[in-house]
Amino acid sequence: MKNVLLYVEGMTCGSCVSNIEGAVQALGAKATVDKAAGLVELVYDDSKITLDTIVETIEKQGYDVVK
Ligand SMILES: [Cu+2]
Repeated sequence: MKNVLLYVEGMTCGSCVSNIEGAVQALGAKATVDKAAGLVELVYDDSKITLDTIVETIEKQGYDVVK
């Protein structure tokens, strides 16, 4: 399992949190959002999913992942 912290911009409310957590969960990974800090903690199996896929999914929800 991989554990990655991402800085994500644009998370302002509770539905942002559930959008991101839900979208990442749908991929089979786990996201825990700390919106005050602008952080998303990811836990995922890197033999099944790539970080790029997760980042893309978060960006498709309308948020900016800081690279
Ligand atoms: Cu929101």
